[in-house]
Amino acid sequence: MEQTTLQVPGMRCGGCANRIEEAVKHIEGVRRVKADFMAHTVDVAFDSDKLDAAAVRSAIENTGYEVVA
Ligand SMILES: [Cu+2]
Repeated sequence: MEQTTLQVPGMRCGGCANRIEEAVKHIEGVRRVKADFMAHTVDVAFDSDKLDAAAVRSAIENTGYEVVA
């Protein structure tokens, strides 16, 4: 299992955080996702043999939020 923390500065409220969590948690291979809109971070734990951090990143970007790191 691999863990990554992505910076998503566009999150402004709990609704933003929920939207991102919903988008990420349904990806096959994702074990856990926690979005914190105050810290502007998204912590994701996933099976590295099923997907990589780039796939998580593009799922977030597809919801309309920019991922800066
Ligand atoms: Cu919001």
